[in-house]
Amino acid sequence: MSRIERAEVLVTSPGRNYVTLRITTSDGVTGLGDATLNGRELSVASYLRDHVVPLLIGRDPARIEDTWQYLYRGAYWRRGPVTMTAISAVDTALWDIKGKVANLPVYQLLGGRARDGVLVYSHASGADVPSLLDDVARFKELGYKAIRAQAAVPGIEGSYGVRKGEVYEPAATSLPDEQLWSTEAYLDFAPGCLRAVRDRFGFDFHLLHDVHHRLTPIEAARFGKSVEDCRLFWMEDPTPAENQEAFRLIRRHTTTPIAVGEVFSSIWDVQHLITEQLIDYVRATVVHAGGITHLRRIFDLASLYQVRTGSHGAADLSPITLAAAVHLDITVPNFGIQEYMGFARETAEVFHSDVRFSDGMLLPSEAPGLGVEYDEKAAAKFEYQPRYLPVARRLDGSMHDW
Ligand code: CS2
Ligand code: MG
Repeated sequence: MSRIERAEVLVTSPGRNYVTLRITTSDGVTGLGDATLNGRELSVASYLRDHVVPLLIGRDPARIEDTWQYLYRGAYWRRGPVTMTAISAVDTALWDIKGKVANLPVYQLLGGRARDGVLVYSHASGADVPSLLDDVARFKELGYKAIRAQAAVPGIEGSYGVRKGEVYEPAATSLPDEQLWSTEAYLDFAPGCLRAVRDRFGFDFHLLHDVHHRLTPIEAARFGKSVEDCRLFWMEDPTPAENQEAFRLIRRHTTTPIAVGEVFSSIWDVQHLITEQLIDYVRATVVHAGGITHLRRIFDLASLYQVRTGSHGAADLSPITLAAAVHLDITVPNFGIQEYMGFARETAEVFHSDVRFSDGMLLPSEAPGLGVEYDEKAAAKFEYQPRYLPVARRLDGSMHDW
């Protein structure tokens, strides 16, 4: 019987930091899993190296569910982003191996296509409204049918979501960048900015917006109400979600759809949001919410309550996560949309993936497994760089949610 012979933790920084788990079986089959947790990368690398790899050696690689349960229940200390990212990496690598052994792309193992392609949205942004409009025009020209729009709030240095280089990258400094936040300035500016996008381009594409956990429930309710005429596909993370009940208040006031979940690590983080129908889209991902095995469970629960999927897909989730997400997205009945930001050029030198963009959609690889290869020689050129996400302070100097 095939056994897990080796499991290696690979850290590289092609454009940004990525942590990868590579599992090799006694038959010489390899599988890849993403283990990247932005700004806390080495904690997952250590969790895997020091506490998980010794448990994997000698196990049957085919027993994915059993290995998942072993790592989740066996740790005793459950959940949390570090633990769940580590479990995700193992789970994703084992699905990759299962696909290669079966000689089938992973989406075939998950039940096959439930749709022709995976609708994606990308990020338009600008330092002001006119440059945001130019950026939206560019994404429309590239064929995107769904576009997220963010612009710098006047007077607020370092507003969330505004791209500086080729790819949006918030974790750019060796210590956290200190950014400003003013709820008043944001609420005065953002609705008009989204309206300007609709005024210029009309309604024949989906428009999205990320609030990035910045508002209280009643402020979020006001924001949602004030942009109803823009017919957003969703407003994302309107308020922090530790208190799931908070979303009931937002819901009472607005029909703007709500998306939440990029920071969630398990089904328990989203249980009430789903079963009480307090959200419309769940944004949990393969890499941070327990791999394909656990994310599918979350999506199935969501489907019972007409909540659709909308997985996180920022550039700090590696091309392995994107490939795994597309395999899963194409099979789930309650798929909504997939975030797709693209990657820095150097990233593609290390991760060779044939996920394809065509006509506003992503298409999965037809290669056995996930269809991603890791180029170790290229990876060696890009040494790990300590990088932190920014923090946010209100105008009076007190801390706010970034
Ligand atoms: C985000 C991310 O993609 C999104 O919607 O909110 O850009 C998020 O800030 C980063 O992934 C954090 O690492
Ligand atoms: Mg977000």
